[in-house]
Amino acid sequence: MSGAVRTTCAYCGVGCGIVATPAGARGVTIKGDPDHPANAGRLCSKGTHLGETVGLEGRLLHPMIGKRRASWDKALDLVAKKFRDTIARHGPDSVAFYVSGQLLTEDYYVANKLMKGFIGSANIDTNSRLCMSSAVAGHMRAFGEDVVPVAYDDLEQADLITLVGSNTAWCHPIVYQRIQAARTARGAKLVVVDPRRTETCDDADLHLAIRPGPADLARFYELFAGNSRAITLFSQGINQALRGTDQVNAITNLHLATGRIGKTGAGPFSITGQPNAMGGREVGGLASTLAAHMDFAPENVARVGRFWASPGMATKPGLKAVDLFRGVREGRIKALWVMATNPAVSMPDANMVRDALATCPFVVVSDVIAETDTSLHAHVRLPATGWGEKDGTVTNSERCISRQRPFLTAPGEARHDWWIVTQIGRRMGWKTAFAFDNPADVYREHARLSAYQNDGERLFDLRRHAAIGNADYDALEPFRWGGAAFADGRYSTLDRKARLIKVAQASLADPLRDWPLTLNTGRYRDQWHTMTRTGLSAKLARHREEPLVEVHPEDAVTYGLADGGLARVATAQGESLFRVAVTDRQRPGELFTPIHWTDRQSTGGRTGLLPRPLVDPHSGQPGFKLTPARIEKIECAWRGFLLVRGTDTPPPKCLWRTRITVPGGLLYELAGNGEPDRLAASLPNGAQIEARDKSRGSWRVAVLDKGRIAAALFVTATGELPPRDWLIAQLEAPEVAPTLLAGRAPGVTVDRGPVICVCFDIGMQTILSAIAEQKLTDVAAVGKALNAGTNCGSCRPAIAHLIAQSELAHAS
Ligand SMILES: Nc1nc2c(c(=O)[nH]1)N[C@H]1C(S)=C(S)[C@@H](COP(=O)(O)OP(=O)(O)OC[C@H]3O[C@@H](n4cnc5c(=O)[nH]c(N)nc54)[C@H](O)[C@@H]3O)O[C@H]1N2
Ligand SMILES: Nc1nc2c(c(=O)[nH]1)N[C@H]1C(S)=C(S)[C@@H](COP(=O)(O)OP(=O)(O)OC[C@H]3O[C@@H](n4cnc5c(=O)[nH]c(N)nc54)[C@H](O)[C@@H]3O)O[C@H]1N2
Ligand code: SF4
Ligand SMILES: [Mo]
Repeated sequence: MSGAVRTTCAYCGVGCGIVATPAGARGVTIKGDPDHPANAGRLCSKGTHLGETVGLEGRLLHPMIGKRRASWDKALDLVAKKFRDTIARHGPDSVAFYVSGQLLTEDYYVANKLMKGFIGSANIDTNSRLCMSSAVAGHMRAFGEDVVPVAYDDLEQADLITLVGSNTAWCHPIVYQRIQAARTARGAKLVVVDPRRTETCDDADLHLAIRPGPADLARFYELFAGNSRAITLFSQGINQALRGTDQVNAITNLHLATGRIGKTGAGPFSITGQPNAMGGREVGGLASTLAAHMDFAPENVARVGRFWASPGMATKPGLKAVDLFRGVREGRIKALWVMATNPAVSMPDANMVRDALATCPFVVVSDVIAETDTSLHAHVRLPATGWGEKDGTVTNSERCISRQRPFLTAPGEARHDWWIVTQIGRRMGWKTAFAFDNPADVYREHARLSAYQNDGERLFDLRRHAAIGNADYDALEPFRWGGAAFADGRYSTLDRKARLIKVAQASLADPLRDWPLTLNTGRYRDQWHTMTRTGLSAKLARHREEPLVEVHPEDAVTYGLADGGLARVATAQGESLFRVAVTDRQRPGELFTPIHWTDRQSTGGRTGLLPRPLVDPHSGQPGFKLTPARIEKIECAWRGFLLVRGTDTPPPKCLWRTRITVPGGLLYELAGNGEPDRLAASLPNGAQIEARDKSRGSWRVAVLDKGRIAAALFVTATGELPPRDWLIAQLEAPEVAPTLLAGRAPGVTVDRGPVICVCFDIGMQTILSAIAEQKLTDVAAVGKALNAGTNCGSCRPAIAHLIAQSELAHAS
């Protein structure tokens, strides 16, 4: 393929437009689309580096039955037969699909149609259950329909923007940049409510760390009362709670009661996580919804049944994610199909989920990657096309539908998800109902269903696309459905009035004796979920190389933890190791760990096994943000790192091992007890040069291959380790530097520190030195001096923080 293609970012719900220009074999140049309404040309660090993630490394290229390659015919026949047989013997509720907000709307539509309209069960749930089902339930209770009443443009018209439980600077960076632009342009005030002091808080007018002083709250109420153009933007700090739905409704209540909704620059704004979380809601991909914004009310079941000419509709909601995997564990669900999600990592109590997958009689996994923690348990693996190959639509947080268009050819035998589902539908006997030949066919039917017997009861209505031609579908420009929702004061309830919902106040439990701390979990700026894609990018890996447990300095003293040491975090569900980061950004008594690391990358850092499988009673969303926990120090006799060229060397075996991609190879960070000499077994063959310093327990080895470095191992018992940057660059150097085992370039001694700006590869020390030496006082000045922060802008909050730090240090 050649020529520039306009498409939509693979990652978050901001839904930024991208112009992708193919360059050579699977190469691509990525630029922001200046004409897309979400981003007007901007991209954050993840979007900017998408080009590094479209290679074929780790891809699943052929259908697999067990460990053997199979033809599509064989694999599809087997899946259809197993599902048919299981249903025949045990009924429709003995099978389930677990799908994802990362499917395109067309994929999602056919999966939902197959399960609810033809198999006749509603046992299809999605990772969106873990993501924003509390917002869905809250919207349905307050507005009578799951409609987000705010658009990004409103952020630019607001006078007060409150971010509750949202680390927008890291998780929705382009929305954050738009908020910052609005603050500069019209002086909007920014309030952030988060128990952690995240980079989102650094530049806010007010940061409320939840249990706030009475003074702070009063200031917030004053601000809210004084500004009629007020937006409250929220995400997982609100949704992922045992009272998540009530928390959502506390926010909708506040806006409804004060008339701050349905007007320019005002309203509650549930911002979605995944690229197509909203499309999934439109097709009814949750077990608790039906299709086209309808629920399981009998008249809706009958209507959708008529439209689909269904042989037997599901008549009641199906199992929600946590219950669904419990059903698998207890043997009630006997055949499971997982599409585009990695529940062995991302579900709460993930070890239970692994047990469930391991005992399930038949597991199918459709993924782009060959080996994930989930697909290890699959009986059949189906290779799906990925971003850049896929073709269809997604809906972003502000109800804007845009096209994802292909610019790469599908590798191997990979097929589109909608195609795979359609083939199974046909093989299960429903040839006409699944006679779709291209994504436009599916989109037209979806649009027709949204309009079917809809006299304005449902705002979600795509009737103008009910007969859209293939060419027009291909050329579809981004558009928002529903317009300025609720501007006329009419809602989607029977009496057209919105509802104030009585909400229960969550009581704060006393710390438990065995679990004196609470564990909060979430995201890093440059990683996406279980790292199957972002983990392939060497640049993105540099922002946070290892999974950290963040601990307040007081707790570090109490538990004897040292910054950079290892600790075990335990909950009633399980335990995992993390690298300790001592930081006053945490509150005392609270820990924070990232959700990204899996068995593929590390021996520890697995957060998913820690949270309880407890859910909000209305939405079924797990309370991921608060788990009773404890922490203890882990002693290590030595620590070190191993750099290897290529990806073929088997990973070293020791207590702590984390892996990141670097240009030309892999970098493992290591720590352990016992003799480090055992690591020699993990070195590739070749001539070795070695240096040992017994007194400091230091051991350094380089393995050479044809005059270049094949591997370098640095271990120390008591001393320091050299910075990694220069050594990493040596992997691709044409010859071996004489100072290699010293770990630095000839004549150079300073470390530039952790990478802050991934686009221009600029370290913290470099930025701090420039700030001090050139007396730089704002982010723009740092950009001028070093370029840092001038491309995607994701690191601007971090640079602002460094400037503030330097000023503080200077003042004291
Ligand atoms: N870089 C990156 N961006 C992403 C993703 C990613 O994996 N990486 N994933 C995408 C997805 S699917 C999602 S859902 C979004 C999530 O986006 P966010 O919701 O912004 O991300 P989280 O880090 O999960 O949690 C947000 C914040 O909630 C806070 N919090 C925890 N408990 C409470 C509480 O009781 N009250 C309040 N007020 N706050 C609390 C946490 O401290 C955390 O800083 O991000 C999307 N964007
Ligand atoms: N403790 C804790 N746990 C959490 C959260 C938290 O904050 N704390 N957040 C939760 C939230 S909000 C979310 S959204 C989930 C995310 O959790 P997951 O959905 O499990 O995470 P991903 O890594 O995005 O998994 C997507 C999978 O689909 C594959 N894939 C990518 N594109 C395609 C495609 O087009 N087709 C197919 N078939 N496969 C594809 C990828 O390779 C990957 O294996 O995690 C949840 N878990
Ligand atoms: S904010 Fe970043 S990750 Fe999200 S859609 Fe835009 S470029 Fe992609
Ligand atoms: Mo999410």
